[in-house]
Amino acid sequence: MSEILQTPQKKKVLSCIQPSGMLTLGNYLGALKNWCTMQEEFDCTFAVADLHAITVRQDPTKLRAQIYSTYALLLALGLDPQKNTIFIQSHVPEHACLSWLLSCNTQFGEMSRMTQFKDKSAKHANNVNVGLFSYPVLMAADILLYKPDLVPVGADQKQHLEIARDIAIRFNNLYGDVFTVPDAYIPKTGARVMSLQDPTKKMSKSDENLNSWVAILDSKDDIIRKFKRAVTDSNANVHFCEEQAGISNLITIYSAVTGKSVAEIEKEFSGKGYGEFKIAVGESVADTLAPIKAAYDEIIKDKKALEVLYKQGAEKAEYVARKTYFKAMKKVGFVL
Ligand code: ATP
Ligand code: LTN
Repeated sequence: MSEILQTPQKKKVLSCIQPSGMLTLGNYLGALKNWCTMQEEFDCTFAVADLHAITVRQDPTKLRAQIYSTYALLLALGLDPQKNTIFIQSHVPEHACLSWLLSCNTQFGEMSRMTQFKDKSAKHANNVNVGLFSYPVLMAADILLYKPDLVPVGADQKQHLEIARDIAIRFNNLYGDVFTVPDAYIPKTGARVMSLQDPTKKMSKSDENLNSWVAILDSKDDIIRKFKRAVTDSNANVHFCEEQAGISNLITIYSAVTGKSVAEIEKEFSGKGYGEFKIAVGESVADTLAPIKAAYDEIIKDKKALEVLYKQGAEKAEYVARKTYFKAMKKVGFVL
């Protein structure tokens, strides 16, 4: 009997990033760097989560520019639009549609426990909108439409991913098998890059203190200046520990960009001052980001070429999303 040779199916990966400002070193080390390595091994879908961005007030002109720029940056990182599906979330209406079905199967109580909602509603006290509250349901829809096995995210998104899993399990139990229950994929180093000005808070592109974050597209001078100004303690001892949150954050960053272990870094800088260490961190970060910035500067010049790619991406994404969405609709009892 002839043997049928079957190529094993690649595992599926899905992740998204918000175009809510300049993407930071935190986004890069916590998420985007992983996307690049994963595209070699997995069947990947990546999106610019523009619907998520309007949970906080956005200026329309700036938002449009940020969506373009975020899409271009994904390409500049080396993500291949032919090999992967790379699209803009709002171009695939099934995200918002599935989000409604899921909302009606999600409890108010479980949403109320989300720490990001608590943080963001405190920060934007004059605009605590319903979208900000139910945002994890839209995120669950983003994920579940594509039936991924793995979702690469930074540590701050772990709670949202757990909710997406809970929603999927509950829906499947109620209506029959529709969704795959995905696993989080959180990097070992760089999963939580902290603010350079307050190392107890995560580095965030929406932080108004511009010295607190490094943008992927910052110039070398700006990057080094921001690291020189990074808040550290007065111990002057390059040592990783809980009490030295500022210097530990810099060690994490240096480790993530150089691949050196914490012990190697402590040895390399033993007896040296913080000043020297901060410059070394700044330079290695700038060297890591420089080729991305150079590629970005080229890609962003050609809006027409970008448009072709994001439209193709949306078509590919919608083909998959529509199937899952209609299956969910049918199971819930809608007439198709
Ligand atoms: P905002 O700062 O506007 O709240 P954000 O940067 O937290 O936005 P996204 O742009 O959607 O949110 O994040 C994209 C990815 O980057 C997510 O996987 C998130 O976990 C990761 N990420 C964001 N900030 C950090 C950080 N400081 N350290 C590590 N990973 C991060
Ligand atoms: N909520 C995420 C961005 C995001 C996402 C997703 C991540 C939106 N949809 C789906 C992974 C999968 C954030 O704010 N970092």
